[in-house]
Amino acid sequence: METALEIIEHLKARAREEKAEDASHIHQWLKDAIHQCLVSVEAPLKLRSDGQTTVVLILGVNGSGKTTSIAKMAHHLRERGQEKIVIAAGDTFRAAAIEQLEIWSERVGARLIRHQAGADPGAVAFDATDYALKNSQNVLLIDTAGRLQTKHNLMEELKKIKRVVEKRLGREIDERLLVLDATIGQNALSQARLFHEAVRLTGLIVTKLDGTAKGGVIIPISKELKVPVKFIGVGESAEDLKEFKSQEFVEALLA
Ligand SMILES: Nc1nc2c(ncn2[C@@H]2O[C@H](COP(=O)(O)OP(=O)(O)O)[C@@H](O)[C@H]2O)c(=O)[nH]1
Ligand SMILES: [Mg+2]
Repeated sequence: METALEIIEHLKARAREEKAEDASHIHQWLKDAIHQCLVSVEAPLKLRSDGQTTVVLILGVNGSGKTTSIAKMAHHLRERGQEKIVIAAGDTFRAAAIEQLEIWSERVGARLIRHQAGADPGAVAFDATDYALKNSQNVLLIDTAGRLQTKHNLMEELKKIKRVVEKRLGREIDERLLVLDATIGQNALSQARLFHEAVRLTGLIVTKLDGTAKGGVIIPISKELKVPVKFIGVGESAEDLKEFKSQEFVEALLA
């Protein structure tokens, strides 16, 4: 609502400025206004250039598309010359979650570090970080659980994973990316606030934009949190990940 009102005010002001006599320019101005909101949050994944492992922590509620996005990112990165990719099976809550990641890792040619179901996710993340450093991996992708019923516990668990990994690294995790399901609408904003408060996000991945959802909620999220959108998910297979381009996004939103 707030964002919509701001955009309307912006359009009114522009109509006055340009002394518009009919509505023929409104569509283009609306595109311009939304593009202006989003161009500042268009930023690619930051890969380290110092030869050290780029470490990426993937966060989000159950079903948002974390595990699939990890597989897609591994595929995307390997295609761009990041040969050595290791994945941490940090969602230890269900055995099926580990198996799902095992299948994906094999498919996309990444090394998986896993423990048994029920294990401490911090320990998995530590082992994966240790492996990545000792074996000069290009990128480490850390999967996590997303049971939001236990909001407090989940956030504490995520903070612990972050602490453990950063201690082993001796520096901050490079990217802390929240995966958001575009089909959940306004809920995405409250989720983003919650995760941002816990781990200070460095980016978003917006999934399921291949369906009817257009993902307009990223406009208020980017205005409020100023967190870049790194990727969008447009399907269920490994190739279905695209870098976020604000211009393309606006065209699709208003098509
Ligand atoms: N259509 C579509 N489905 C997706 C996309 N990303 C993930 N999914 C599906 O959403 C479901 C949940 O994904 P998953 O990665 O297991 O979510 P997680 O619980 O966050 O790890 C799976 O059925 C995925 O295939 C996407 O971009 N488009
Ligand atoms: Mg998962």
